[in-house]
Amino acid sequence: MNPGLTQEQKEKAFLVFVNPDDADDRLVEEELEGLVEAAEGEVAGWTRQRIERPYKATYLGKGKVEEVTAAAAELEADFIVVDSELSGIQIRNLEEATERRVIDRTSLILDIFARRARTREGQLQVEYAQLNYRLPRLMSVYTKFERQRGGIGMRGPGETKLESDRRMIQDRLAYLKREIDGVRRHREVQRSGRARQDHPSVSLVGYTSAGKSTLMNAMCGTDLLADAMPFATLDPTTRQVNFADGYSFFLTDTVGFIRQLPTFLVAAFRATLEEVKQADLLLHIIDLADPAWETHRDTVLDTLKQLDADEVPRLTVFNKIDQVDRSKVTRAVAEWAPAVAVSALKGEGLEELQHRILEALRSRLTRITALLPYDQTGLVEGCYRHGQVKTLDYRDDGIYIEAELDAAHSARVRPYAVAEEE
Ligand SMILES: Nc1nc2c(ncn2[C@@H]2O[C@H](COP(=O)(O)OP(=O)(O)OP(=O)(O)O)[C@@H](O)[C@H]2O)c(=O)[nH]1
Ligand SMILES: [Mg+2]
Repeated sequence: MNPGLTQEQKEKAFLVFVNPDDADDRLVEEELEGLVEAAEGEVAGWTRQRIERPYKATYLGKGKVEEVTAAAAELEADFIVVDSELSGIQIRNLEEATERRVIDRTSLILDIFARRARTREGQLQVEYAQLNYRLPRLMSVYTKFERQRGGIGMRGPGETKLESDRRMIQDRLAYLKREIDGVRRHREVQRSGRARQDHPSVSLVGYTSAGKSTLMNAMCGTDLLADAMPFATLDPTTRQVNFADGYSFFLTDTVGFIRQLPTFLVAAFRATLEEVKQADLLLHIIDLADPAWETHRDTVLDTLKQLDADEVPRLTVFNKIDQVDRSKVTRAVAEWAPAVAVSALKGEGLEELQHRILEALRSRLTRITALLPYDQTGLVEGCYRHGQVKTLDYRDDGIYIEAELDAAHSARVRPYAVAEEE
């Protein structure tokens, strides 16, 4: 997807990789390049330093800073991205040394989020996260300045500016927090509205670009943006999925996860991700065609833990099987049960997936036998929508029904419960 910037307009990035393990090199390189592209930048060049213990002042070693400075100048890079988290001091020192804008991985991700957020809730959350991230960095930049000026007669504009900047940011954060809380309350109402119809909810989770939105489109006929770039989806979408027999559930597409997604950023999206925590079932979408799928899977499982969602029942969905050997698919499915293999793009395996979703949701149903009076035919209909009808018999004394029902509907039917017939 080219958002319309010509090659000359795109800012050029010089990348610095710092991963300690060379086994991760390819994954790390491809991922950061993808992030730069998603921020509408272009990669001019890169270097790497395997850092055990980052330098406090510049993160990178002295020789590396000189190398980066020379290379970035030579390649006419507009900015430098360090694939890690930097302190305010480190950013300032690196900017002074290289005479270029320096950003870290988190700021890059925040930038993409800011570009992609479409809903008001998403925009508020991103701004809140950005300011929260900047506040301590802004202050540490001023700290040295303050110390230099410290002492009698040295109270000057530097400190005043810090104070006012800090106050402005804090006011804005407080305002954003209030707004987010407001939107969140509204969401709660919407969610409980859905809960009142008491259909189960299923959430799509997974690493960014795993194919969550493509799968949602295939299952619900939606037209959500699906794109190879990271973080195509930021705002959640929910649709009702109906099965032929009338049973239905709500399916929600969510923001993708990524390695080193800072905890505070995950926390910023908590409201959105509440959907995930409250779901009856999670579909964990894995891009089996990605050589790093196992690492990505672990990242997703860790993130779910951070969200307190690791206890929610989960069905693993291996996607993009159109690009993978049959034997690899068979092995993965066997090893990660309960699992299903699909190609969201080609529409392969979707019937099996729906069947397995139903099975997973219905494993939570309870069996009930009842004799319903003829003035309660509405309850019969409900038995189809909220579960599975095993036996139905119209008799003189009422409608005899054996069914497996979800908790809400079985509560309605229970007053008419009778013993099951042999
Ligand atoms: N070959 C193949 N490509 C697929 C399949 N499913 C999705 N894709 C492609 O993978 C890319 C990412 O798909 P998305 O649906 O945007 O992935 P996502 O998980 O929603 O990603 P984010 O919203 O960015 O987290 C797109 O280019 C899709 O066309 C599949 O089954 N086979
Ligand atoms: Mg998506």
